[in-house]
Amino acid sequence: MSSDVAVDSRERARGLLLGAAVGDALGAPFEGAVRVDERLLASAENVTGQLSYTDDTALTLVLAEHLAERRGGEDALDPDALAREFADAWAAEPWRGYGSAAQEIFRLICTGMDWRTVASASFGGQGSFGNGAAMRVAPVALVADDLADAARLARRSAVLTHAHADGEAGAALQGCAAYLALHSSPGEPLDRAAIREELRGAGIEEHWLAKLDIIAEFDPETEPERAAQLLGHGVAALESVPTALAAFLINPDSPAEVIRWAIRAGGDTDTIACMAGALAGARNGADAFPDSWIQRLEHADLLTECADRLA
Ligand code: AR6
Ligand code: MG
Repeated sequence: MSSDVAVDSRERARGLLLGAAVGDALGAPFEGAVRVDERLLASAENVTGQLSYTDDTALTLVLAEHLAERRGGEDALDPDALAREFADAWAAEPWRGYGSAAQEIFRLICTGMDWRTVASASFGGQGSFGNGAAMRVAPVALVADDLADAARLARRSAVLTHAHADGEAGAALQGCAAYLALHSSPGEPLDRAAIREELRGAGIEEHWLAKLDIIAEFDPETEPERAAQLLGHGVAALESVPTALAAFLINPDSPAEVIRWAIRAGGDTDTIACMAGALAGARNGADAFPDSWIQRLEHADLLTECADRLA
């Protein structure tokens, strides 16, 4: 560990963004797989050529840029501007793999409609409970004053597209987890019971905390397939955000292992590994990921530069 606090926080900010992106990019080829074979994953890690990211990272970068731009201002986040920036990112690169409802929401925002109307009308007025708000939310941890602020910012960024309570809660949990990871000490064990209580204090709902009770029983030997059976690995926030948190909590000091375990959980592999990678990077810094991953990562320079502005 460096004794220079400024360098340390920069490393962690870089780790949070690069970890999210590299998890997304490594997980993307396995999206939808019920089982991910360890040998197949190892060979995918070693292919030469660029590691390309998906919508998860594209929107994470939009949020990170938004927060960096407004750093030091009166309000960390401008919902109307941010909704437009998300929609513009979709319009510029609609091929990144966006969710079906998300695409329609962004298309309507691009026509000038208000996000409030559009987001709450999706899924017959239920709103989306997908993990799309959680997958992009980790950067809020870099500007939040405390855990409650991380939850508040996460929810404010979520409702622009995810009007269902679980879409919003998933973002709050991931935003809080990123904050706790960022302020944890590498090498020091994470107390899962204490984390549960902190999350409760930050307003995380009871049916989400119940997932923490399942994770409390996991140990480093817990197979990701088993965790996926117990927690889920689907595109719903409630079936993927806790799985990503589990990947981090059972192996918090080995970022590469966190990402491998998250991908091996199967299902929505890019998003689960993106969220888990953000947590592992926030705790351990970007240098803790294999060089070969970061060197091949698409737009690693942009992500690094944005992290430095936020640190
Ligand atoms: N009722 C039924 N199904 C739902 C509901 C609902 N209220 N909400 C979500 N779904 P979406 P996202 C299902 O489109 O959250 C990319 O691949 C439905 O099947 O709001 O941004 C990323 O990598 C819907 O298509 O987008 C992530 O994996 C799906 O959830 C994911 O998409 C996604 O919801 C992020 O998706
Ligand atoms: Mg996905």
